[in-house]
Amino acid sequence: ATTSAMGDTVTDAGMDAVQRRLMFEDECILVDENDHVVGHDTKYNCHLMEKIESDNLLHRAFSVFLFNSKYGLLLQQRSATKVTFPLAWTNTCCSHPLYRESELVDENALGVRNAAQRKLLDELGIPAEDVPVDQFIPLGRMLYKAPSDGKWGEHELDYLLFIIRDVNVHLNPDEVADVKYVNQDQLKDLLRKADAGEEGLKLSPWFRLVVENFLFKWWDHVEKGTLQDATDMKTIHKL
Ligand code: DMA
Ligand code: MN
Repeated sequence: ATTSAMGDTVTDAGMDAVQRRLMFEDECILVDENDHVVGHDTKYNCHLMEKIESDNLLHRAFSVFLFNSKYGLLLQQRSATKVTFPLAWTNTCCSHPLYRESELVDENALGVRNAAQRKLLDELGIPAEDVPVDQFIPLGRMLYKAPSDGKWGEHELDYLLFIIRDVNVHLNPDEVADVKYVNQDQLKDLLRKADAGEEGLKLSPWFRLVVENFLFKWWDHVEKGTLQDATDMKTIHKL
């Protein structure tokens, strides 16, 4: 099949209309492996596995981990209409800073924090005043590649952002099927169930990578109030 400027209309026929619109409206930031901006491209092209491989496309992303004051972590289940990883359970909110001035600011990852605030409202209905940009704590950056179903996948340089706030949530059904707060033991139980294939439970690949490499150690810092000691924004972890 051929891919026109508007995408492959034949094989994309089953794509949800809202998700399809975002595939062309959202202009992602292309970076090199050192996280230097090298250009921009549509969300559509950035998530086509064939394009990722042929043009070595890597884009900037973020993953928010929101904890309430009891140190429960808010998880979301992606909606059934997401193009990549539908119905997978994952961290609070993920998306991409867009190629626009407010989301390109590199100082203290301000652009990424602005994007995180935008998407927490869009996906989970969390008002901006509940998640002030200066409350996000960037913990680190990781680079990973993960195919989804069929022709779609991820190749991202992902900023890992923590925030500890009690928030009001109002789900956007185009994005999110379900949410729940978990403590460390409940998350371990969820991982066990997903590994055993119980209840059709699926986890997103990037959430798994964070869980396996960083999460519980950082969560302990959340509980002890020592999160600042854990941040390392110099290293880019290649996973
Ligand atoms: C993309 O998330 C970002 C990561 C870290 C996987 P997403 O697929 O939920 O993006 P969007 O909400 O913009 O579709
Ligand atoms: Mn992506």
